Amino acid sequence: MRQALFPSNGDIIFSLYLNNTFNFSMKKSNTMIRYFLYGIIFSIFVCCSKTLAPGHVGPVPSENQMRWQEMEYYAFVHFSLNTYTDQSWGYGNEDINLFNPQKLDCSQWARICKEAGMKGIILTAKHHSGFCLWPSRYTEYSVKNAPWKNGEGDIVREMADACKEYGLKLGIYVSPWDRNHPAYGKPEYITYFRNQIKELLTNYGPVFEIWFDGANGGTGYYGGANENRTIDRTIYYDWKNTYKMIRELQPNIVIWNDGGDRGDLRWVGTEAGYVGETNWSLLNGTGEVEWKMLHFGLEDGDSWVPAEVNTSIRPEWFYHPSEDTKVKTVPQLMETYYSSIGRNGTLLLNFPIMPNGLIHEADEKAALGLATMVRTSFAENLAEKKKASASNVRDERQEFGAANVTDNSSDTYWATDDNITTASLIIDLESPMMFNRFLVQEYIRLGQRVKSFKVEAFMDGTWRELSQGTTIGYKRILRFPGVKATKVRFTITDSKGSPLISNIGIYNAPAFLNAPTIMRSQFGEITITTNDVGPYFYYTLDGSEPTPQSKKYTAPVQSEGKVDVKAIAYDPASGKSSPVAMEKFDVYRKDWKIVGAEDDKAYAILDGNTSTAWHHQGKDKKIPVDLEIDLGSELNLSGFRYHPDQGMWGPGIITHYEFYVSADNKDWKLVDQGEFSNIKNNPLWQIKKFTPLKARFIRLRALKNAEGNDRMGYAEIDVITD
Ligand code: FUL
Repeated sequence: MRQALFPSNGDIIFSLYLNNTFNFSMKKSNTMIRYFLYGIIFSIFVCCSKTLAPGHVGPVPSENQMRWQEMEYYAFVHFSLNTYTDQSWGYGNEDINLFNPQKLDCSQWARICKEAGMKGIILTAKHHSGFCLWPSRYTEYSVKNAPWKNGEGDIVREMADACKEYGLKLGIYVSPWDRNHPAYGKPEYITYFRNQIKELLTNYGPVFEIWFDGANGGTGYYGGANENRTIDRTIYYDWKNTYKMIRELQPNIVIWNDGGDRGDLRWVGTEAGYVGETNWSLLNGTGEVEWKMLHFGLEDGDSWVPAEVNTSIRPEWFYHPSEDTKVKTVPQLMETYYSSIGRNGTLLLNFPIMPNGLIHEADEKAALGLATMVRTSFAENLAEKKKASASNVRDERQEFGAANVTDNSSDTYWATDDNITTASLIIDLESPMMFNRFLVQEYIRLGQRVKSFKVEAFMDGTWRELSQGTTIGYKRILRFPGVKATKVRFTITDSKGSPLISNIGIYNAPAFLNAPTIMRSQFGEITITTNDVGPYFYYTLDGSEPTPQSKKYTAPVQSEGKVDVKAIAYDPASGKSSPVAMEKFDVYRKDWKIVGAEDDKAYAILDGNTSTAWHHQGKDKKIPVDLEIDLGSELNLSGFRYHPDQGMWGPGIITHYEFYVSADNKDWKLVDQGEFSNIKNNPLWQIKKFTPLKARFIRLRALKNAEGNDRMGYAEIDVITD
């Protein structure tokens, strides 16, 4: 962990000044006069030069962190053996013979990333299953023993070559947790782990980022031991020495680590694609990091540890065919853009690779759609080269003047005098202009400073507030309803030190409609809603594409049994439609009874709304905890779905389960068991399939939750029928 703390230029000059001026009294009188004159000259020099550059405030980014921050947007690709088993986390015993992508083409991945405006790709060289996408010398569990290219293939090599071809940077994800390796949990594994890192950082050219996942330890195959192995992630990996090796091998790398040491970058505490609106690029170098700190950073943190927002273009990280209709829409991705890059973070967007070795066309379309939307939203900076005037300019020197924020250069900045922590700057748009976005950047090389600010527009002879924000950092984008104005005033209302602003942008981004939300209650009532103001909805119930000629939604629609609902929002004034929202509902749940439910609160788990949840404890407060439901009639069951509490790291998230069914509520049959992988960080629908059979009663037995207690939480429970 580097704490890039160094004295400011001002400090150095001032101490030289003291040495020179106070020593002169010791000299003889003639030399005293000479020195006195020197002193005056030096004082004049100091007075002028003290303003040359402001000093830093707090920690500052290293060159590597700076280079990384300027990349802004880059890709993740998740591909492994579990792509072939429809799993989120491989257990470590998956059959190597399954790995045989027929059309693997890293150039396709790189082309899409390039066209999407990304600057690099981080590849899952080894995920938790331990399977290696490169022919590692240190394990047999790699591509070298897979049928793909008769064991002659190397995906890391192909990825590195494709990155080079498309001018992208290469990043490596290598999971510390290895569910295949026999020595995982023992000291020998660390040597193995380091050897693998060495291979990856030596043989494939420059690597811009290395990613150490936070999931560490638990059940696994472990060379056949099939057991639970826990480690203390803060000490087991001896990160200090591992980092030393990494930095020697790749001096320009940045280290992402959620596994016990802070590294150069931080996780933001969620995989849903957003960081706090207040986002300090600071943390403390040592000590506990609570969720709050990950999400918002720490105003007075002693180290520069900026935020990287990682999320997938689909709900899950690996490819699951059931998610082909769940690819995020352009408006959803745009929201992610504003909530990551627009909030002083970088965006790491994941593509799950299909079993054939390609990115799905729906994912490509969504990523390119986002790129187009970003390009059109920020096509014309109305502030560029416009006249700007500030309430205070550092020593009134032009080189720190307000014009630096509109000069399209990230090397120049507007600076105020050192004692200033509130200041404002007006940009004259010259004629009335329409706009709805405000972008601002601090000159972070000298530290992150601004604590709060507001934006106003001069309209009809008065200043009206458009929006306000807290931190700025590398980049902050504010959104507000479109206005027409001649002048924009940006006011810093509080700052840790004198503010340094390198860039301001004013844009008029095109409006778009979000896909609506479709829900169905326990009693079959379908509702369609949106947060957008005013659009109409059109829908179909048979899976066909909705258009403004389809049925218009005016009130909740009653449905029975299985339905395939699709809906759009439509704005007649602009003629614009939203992307299509899709939901498939299985059997009707109106006769379902939650066994032992004391009141109606329990029925929150059947209300079709994933933001309402119910929690309960087992009999005698003991684990396991059973949830039993009478389905009201016998059904042909082939699976179940569980949605955990959506609250951030919500309580009672079940991680390990057994699922039983019964025809008569007496004889129960175990039909499925296992883990809900990665459910804490990514609390989504968990879909489990089993061999179809008839039953009327179901029991979800919770063996363990994420907190290790006996209180289980459920947002929704559903079954899958044939
Ligand atoms: C998580 C992992 O457990 C997921 O499988 C995925 O790799 C994601 C990026 O990080 O913590």
